[in-house]
Order: sequence, then structure tokens, then C-alpha cells
Amino acid sequence: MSTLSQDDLKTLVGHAALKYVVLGEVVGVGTGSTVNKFIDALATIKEQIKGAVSSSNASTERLKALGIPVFDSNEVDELAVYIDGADEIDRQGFMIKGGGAALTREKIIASQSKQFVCIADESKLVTTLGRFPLPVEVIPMAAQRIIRQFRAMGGEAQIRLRDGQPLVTDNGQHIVDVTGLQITDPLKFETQVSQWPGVVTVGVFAFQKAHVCLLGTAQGVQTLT
Ligand code: ABF
Repeated sequence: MSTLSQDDLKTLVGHAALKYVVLGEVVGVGTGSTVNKFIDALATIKEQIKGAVSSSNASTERLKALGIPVFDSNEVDELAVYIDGADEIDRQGFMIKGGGAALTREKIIASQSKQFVCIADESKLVTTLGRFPLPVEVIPMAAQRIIRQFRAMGGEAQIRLRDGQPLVTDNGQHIVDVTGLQITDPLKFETQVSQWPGVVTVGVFAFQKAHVCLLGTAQGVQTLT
């Protein structure tokens, strides 16, 4: 039997997420390569939905190119469902997100959605969050102080670069990536770091955790709730 590639697993879960879409409504759409598979699948039923609220310029471009209307988050009230990927997810649905630098808008749309469905290949499932470098969106003038604060808690942090310059997010801010952390209490960690002056969004999604995780595995899609 041929083994499934990571890309195959992303396609599997991207399509499987369609069954959580509420027809006739606006869908919350995340960011990343797995979500791109979902967007491609969503296009096959675009006549049956009103449109999407998007978490990044990249997802917006893909949605529009496929003829799916994109609404501003302020144009809609609560969304029935938000579909998004993750960099790490544990069995409680707590996640590390932000590898795609879209964590702020992702957390905003997740907060206005009734159900968060995470789609991920099996490599993302972990016991304890922290092996993946934790993304934190920061106001640039606060970056070095925040880096010192993470060092004081045993982490190592650096500003994310793109082409040798600090990456600038869709919101015009910078990203700090933190290694060396073991996040054993995601709710406490998210509460603590979110209060540091200059932190826009910390990439721990504990208060906005996933209600359902569709995990792409060699045996097919595993549904974790
Ligand atoms: C996005 O999904 C980001 O928060 C996260 O970094 C990304 C994972 O990307 P991929 O699906 O390409 O692994 O929501």
C-alpha cells in the first residue's frame, strides 16, 4: 500500500472539513498550507455558502481567486464555524499557532466563531506544547524587552526575519519566535504573556482552543474532540 505524503494528509483533512461548513452562511477561514487545501475544497461548494471571513491577505487572495466572496469581520456577527490549521495541537485542543504569521487575525476570528475546527496532519499532535518555536506578534519598540522576558523564563527568542529584515505582519507589526519552552499550562501561559506591554498576540490558543481536530493520519482522518 502506498504511504500518504504530508501533502496528501493535508488534502484529506482539508476536504473532510467541508462537512462542518454550515450551508448558506459565512465561513471563518484560517491561514497556511493545510487551510489552502480547505479553501480549494470550499470552492467546490461556493454556490452553497454566502462567503468567508479571512484571517490573512494570503487566504483572502486565494479565496477571491476562486470566486468566494470575502467579508470583513465587522460585517458579520457570530460565525458558525472557523476552519484553521495549527503548528502544534494537544489532545485538549490547545494549540501553538502563528507559523504563518497570521495569529492575530486568526485569534480574532476564532473568538467570533461558535465552533473551531482544526485541520492538521498527524505531525502536529503533541503531548506538551513548546517544541515548535512559539510565535508572538509584538509592537516593534517592545521587541527586545519581550525577548529579555522570555529569556528570564528559560526561553530563547529572536525576531523573525524575511529576506534579512524583520518580517512585517498584515497588521504592520513584528513576530518574535521563542524556543526552549515547555508550556505545561497553556491557559496560565496565555494569560500571563498576553498582559506583557507590547505583546499584540501570543501564539498559544488556549482560550480559543479547537473544539474539533481533524487529524490526517496514514489510516485516514482521525476526529479528536
Ligand atoms: C495557521 O496554520 C497558522 O497559525 C499555523 O502556523 C499554520 C500551520 O500551517 P500549515 O498548515 O502550513 O502547517 O493557522
